[in-house]
Amino acid sequence: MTNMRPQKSKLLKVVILGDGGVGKSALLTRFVSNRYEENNFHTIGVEFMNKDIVVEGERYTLQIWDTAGQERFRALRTPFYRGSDICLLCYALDDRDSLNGLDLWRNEFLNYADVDPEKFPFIVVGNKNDIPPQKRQVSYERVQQWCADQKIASHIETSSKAATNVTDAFILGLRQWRHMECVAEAELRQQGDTIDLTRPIRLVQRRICCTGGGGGGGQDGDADNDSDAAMRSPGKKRNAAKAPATNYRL
Ligand SMILES: Nc1nc2c(ncn2[C@@H]2O[C@H](COP(=O)(O)OP(=O)(O)OP(=O)(O)O)[C@@H](O)[C@H]2O)c(=O)[nH]1
Ligand SMILES: [Mg+2]
Repeated sequence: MTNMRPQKSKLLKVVILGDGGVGKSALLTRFVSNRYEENNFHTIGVEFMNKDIVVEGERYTLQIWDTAGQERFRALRTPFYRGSDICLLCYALDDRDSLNGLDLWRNEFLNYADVDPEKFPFIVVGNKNDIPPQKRQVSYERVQQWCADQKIASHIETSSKAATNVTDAFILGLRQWRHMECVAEAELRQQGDTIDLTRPIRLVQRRICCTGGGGGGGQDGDADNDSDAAMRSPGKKRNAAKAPATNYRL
């Protein structure tokens, strides 16, 4: 009998941010249902959808949170930033103000998600690249410069209408997340903070617990929980030494 256990899917939380009308909901609908609607209503608060995806043989479930871009919904969306693994910062190619707004979106996210900006996978997405050239207000070079200034390595132009690069934008996010995870793992290994299961276990006397190990959720397990959380979400703040450079182009 072959040992063919179904591979477990990894759940990642993705949040999509950007000004009202740049096409965040259209991007999500295209990615999840392969549909496009010309007359979308503004999103109120947040909505989420799940999408299963296989990248390089690994299974992922992306839990994608589509947020309201209008300023009046700020208080409704910000509580949902915490726990994010990937953030898509969106602007529209026919709206230069929406690119100028990315500073504010990035700062708002960093403020409420409480992640380390140097280690968090941000992807900059320029939507509506189906528009005619005369309507374009944002040059590729200008965005590249903004990304370089913010040390964001991933930028992609998409069209939800024409179904261009939409899946690629999410895959880019996943790849960036994986890269950050590798960096975080290497960093933990360097600190000798990981447990090597191939080595004999030395039992240390700890507070007695019915699960036997004492590390299954009691207060003693806090250090382990911290490193575990950091492994799951590499951008989350840790008391770690500075990581190697993560400015990485896919
Ligand atoms: N040409 C073009 N228009 C698009 C595209 N995606 C969205 N739109 C248009 O932009 C409008 C707004 O898109 P939405 O997806 O609702 O924008 P949003 O970012 O979710 O807006 P809020 O929910 O208010 O934050 C849509 O009704 C479409 O008319 C695209 O790829 N190309
Ligand atoms: Mg919307």
